[in-house]
Amino acid sequence: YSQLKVLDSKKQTATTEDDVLTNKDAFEESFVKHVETTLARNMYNCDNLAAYQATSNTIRDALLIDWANTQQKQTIQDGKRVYYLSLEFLMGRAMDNALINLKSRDNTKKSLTELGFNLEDVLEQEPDAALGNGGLGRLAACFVDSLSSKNYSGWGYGLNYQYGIFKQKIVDGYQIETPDYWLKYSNPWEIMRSEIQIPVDFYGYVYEDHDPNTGKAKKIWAGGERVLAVAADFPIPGFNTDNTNNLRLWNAKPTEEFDFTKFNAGDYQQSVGAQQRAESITSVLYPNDNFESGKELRLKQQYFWVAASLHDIVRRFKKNHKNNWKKFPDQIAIQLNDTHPTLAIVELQRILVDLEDLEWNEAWNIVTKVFAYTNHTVMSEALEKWPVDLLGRLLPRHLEIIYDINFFFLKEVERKFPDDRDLLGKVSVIEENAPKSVKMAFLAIVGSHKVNGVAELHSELIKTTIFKDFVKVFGEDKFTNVTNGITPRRWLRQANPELAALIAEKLNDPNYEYLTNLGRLKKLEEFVNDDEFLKRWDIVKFNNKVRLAALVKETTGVVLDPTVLFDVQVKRIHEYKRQQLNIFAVIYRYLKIKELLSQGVSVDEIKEKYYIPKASIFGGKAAPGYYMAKTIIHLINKVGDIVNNDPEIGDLLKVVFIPDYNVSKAEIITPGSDLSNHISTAGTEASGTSNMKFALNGGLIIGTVDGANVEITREIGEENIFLFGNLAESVEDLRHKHIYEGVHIPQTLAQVFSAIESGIFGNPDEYKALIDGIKYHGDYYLVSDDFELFLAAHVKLEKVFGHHGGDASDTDHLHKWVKSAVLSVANMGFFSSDRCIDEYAEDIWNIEPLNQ
Ligand code: C3B
Repeated sequence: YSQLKVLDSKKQTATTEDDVLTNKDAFEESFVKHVETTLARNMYNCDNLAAYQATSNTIRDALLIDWANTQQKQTIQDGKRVYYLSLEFLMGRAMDNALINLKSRDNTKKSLTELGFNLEDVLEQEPDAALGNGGLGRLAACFVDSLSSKNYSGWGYGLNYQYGIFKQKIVDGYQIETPDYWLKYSNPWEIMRSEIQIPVDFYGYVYEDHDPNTGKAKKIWAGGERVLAVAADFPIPGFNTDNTNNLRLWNAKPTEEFDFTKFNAGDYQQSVGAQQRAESITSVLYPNDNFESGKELRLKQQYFWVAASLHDIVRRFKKNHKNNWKKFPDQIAIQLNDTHPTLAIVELQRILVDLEDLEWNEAWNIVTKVFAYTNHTVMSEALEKWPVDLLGRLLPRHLEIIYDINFFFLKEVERKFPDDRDLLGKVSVIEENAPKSVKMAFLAIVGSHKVNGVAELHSELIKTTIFKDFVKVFGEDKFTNVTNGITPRRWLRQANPELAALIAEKLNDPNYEYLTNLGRLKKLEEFVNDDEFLKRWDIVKFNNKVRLAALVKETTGVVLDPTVLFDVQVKRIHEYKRQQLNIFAVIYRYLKIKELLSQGVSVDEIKEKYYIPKASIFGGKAAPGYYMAKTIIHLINKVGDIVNNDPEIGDLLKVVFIPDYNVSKAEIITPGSDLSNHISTAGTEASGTSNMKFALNGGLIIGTVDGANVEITREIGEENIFLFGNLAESVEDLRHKHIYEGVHIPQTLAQVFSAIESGIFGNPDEYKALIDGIKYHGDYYLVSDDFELFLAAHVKLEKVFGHHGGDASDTDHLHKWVKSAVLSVANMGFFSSDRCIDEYAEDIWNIEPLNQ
């Protein structure tokens, strides 16, 4: 009841909505109002969940004012706006981020304490908004944060899935998927816009008619099934600015139209059932990362989202500019996040030609100025291809337009390269092989004015491999690079408050302005020889390791000693990301330790001369249908069972698999790592973004020369990163050699395979496919080639780490490892997503920040 007494003494003092952000009385008053009215509860039975909801609603009220003002400002200034179309937005939790960006964390914490709540516990109540799979979805989330924080006018458009990425449980070492029904309670961060309803049609047929006025022939698409897209808006606060953009996610709803033939035939049930199925379009996120399954419902999702978004964009344009279509590209830029929204190109062409009566060329000229396309992978299994049959059935008019786009494009190619007959086949948007299909990446290139990769190496690779013929057709300038970035608000300030505070102090920056000027981190270099500073830095790391150890204990039951090396690999499980390489090396280490122990070498001597104590920490989801990835998860868990329960081993080695890796767990895991693994086969990981998160949080990296590891190395210096492995340029030759000469398994790896085959980690049949893939089926991901190089990199890095992590009196550790960590952080400024967004704005979108 103490909170009631506190409230009694407060009078109605709130004057403006903003006060709830900075004034305790105003906050408390609003909090109570929301408990009593919005939640219809009372303060006597207000639990943490209710406190979370009341707090969110309070903060949201203030945010909505900024949001409305921003929209008004954007309308008045009438500048160009960018729309970021992404099928995934992996946002994580919203409340802490809003508190930080709105500078309201201290006030909220104090107020909640007075009311008898603990902010950290209240924050824990929020479910993750997990509307994404991995890197691509999280990148979109970082980008909307930067668009707001850098005062751009930029909206995100996506889908409001009822079920986000599944929750992962580990049972007997196996991954079990359970549904993530994240909207169990009402979501205070979502504003339902029931008044914004856009009809979207599917199926049907196309016929030709004549314009009654001009007599011109005209294509009409008579859709066969109609659903409604209803908007849900998520305000995106910027840091240290009032600029608040919008993320608009669509819900599919049935129309009120009714199938009267069925109804009259007395089949009311069926008629309602068909209507209800409309909602299935936005019910579930497809759980594949870097893989396309080609399902009809997925194509329906894509068109539904693209049609609704374009309708919305065109409507907004026409409000201000009527039919002045020439202005369209001056007002609007649309970024395609991967090929998932490529149909937007076709849809805009259809709107302009069929509905707005523009000439084909005039329309196409507008379309190609508006769109730009980001490629995120070169792996063939992830490149979308839609069978012509399916596309033509679902979207008959769109298929015709695609054929026309391709026809005019090929004619142009033929004109430019009259002697190169092969070229036409190579760049055609239509793949003629069975099943005949549309290559979405090719269509995206043809319909965009810029195509970018997401790290330098990747952007070079797309120009020389999968898109090389298009470089010939369009020239080099159409292809560019924008190296990925991450938002330092969430990935430093929110995830690692202690380190963020230490940095703010050293930078003399009490308002944390460095968070939007990340280059200022450079100043940290001045302190690398200051032992006091290095000690404080190391204590922060130690505290974060304690926090991570608590998460490990809570989720796996395994107790970790926070002074050992925390060696982390968390990301989606994929053969190309090579968690198998990591676990094989862990097994090798275990076997060697056992061998030394059996020879009578003492534990202390092992620590001193051979292997420093360490914990190998894994986490990540496997796509439900990805057998090999699930096998890797099983192996990691079984190795953990054996090693962690081996009484001889003690703290020398622990192996844990943290279940259900997600954004909020990443916020705990990332700051707690000493070392993280980014060890993909060279040329396969387009960029990686967790590499940036770990380095920004003072962890060192062991990695291959792949993706953004290349630029990270350039920025932080090669003495501060542990690189190993074959280079991208050798991969093709090695694969070729594997096939024609067989795979050479080094002795070390052979010992690991024998151990697995002996059954110490359970039934060896379960791992047969994994091992055979390497031994007998070409070792596509080059595990055999990189294994010993990986072991050697470990030997090197463990010397640098020394015997203690967290013992601040170990000056050797401070002067080598901790110093490297500081130098890394000092040079990570480049990897802010703010820098990325500035590059997109300047080179691709041609937009300027709003005047504030
Ligand atoms: C990922 C890539 O695998 C990462 O290397 C990259 O950092 C991110 O995108 C962001 O650019 N990616 C993904 O998560 N899903 C895909 N379908 C393709 C790429």
